Amino acid sequence: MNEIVAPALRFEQQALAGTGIVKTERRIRDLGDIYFYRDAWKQMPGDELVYEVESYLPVADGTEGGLFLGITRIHPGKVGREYFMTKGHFHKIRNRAEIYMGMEGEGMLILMDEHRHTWAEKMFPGSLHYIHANIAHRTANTGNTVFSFGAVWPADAGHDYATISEGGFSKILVEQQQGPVLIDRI
Ligand code: S6P
Ligand code: ZN
Repeated sequence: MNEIVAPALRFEQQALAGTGIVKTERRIRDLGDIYFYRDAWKQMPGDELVYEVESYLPVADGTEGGLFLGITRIHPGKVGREYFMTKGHFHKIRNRAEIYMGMEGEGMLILMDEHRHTWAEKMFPGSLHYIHANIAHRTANTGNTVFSFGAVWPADAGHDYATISEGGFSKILVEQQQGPVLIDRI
């Protein structure tokens, strides 16, 4: 019997290929509650693609001890002065950490603790990021090309989007002459 088998999945041109990949797309119309510049958002075509995620979920959602893997690709663009970005979330089980790995393009990992203190880390091909437990996380594309990164997170972490959808992050990442800057959201 041959005990050497093919892998379940592989990276193909920065995307995940193989069986059991779940794909999610987020378009402008899905993201009305996260961008600061609402008037600019209203004027954009609703079907413009902002980001897509391919996830490999080899165990059932909620499995203690299991791991999930995802590739997120954020397209270049801005809503007003704010860069295209993900919804952002806390994990539903707050004490679940996550690892991000920059793959292509340039971006920013925006982090916020439960006291609403917000900061950010630059992301680029090869950058590695440990997102501690109890930290909300969101990513933004700060370049002119597709920005992609890999993520690995516990299968029982879950996602709490409501807290961010209602209160946002305390700072927004905007383009200024010198590049991306985090400013207070007033
Ligand atoms: C999951 C992980 C990522 C995000 C993805 C999209 O825990 O953090 O795979 O799901 O980057 O972001 P969001 O905030 O729309 O889920
Ligand atoms: Zn997460």
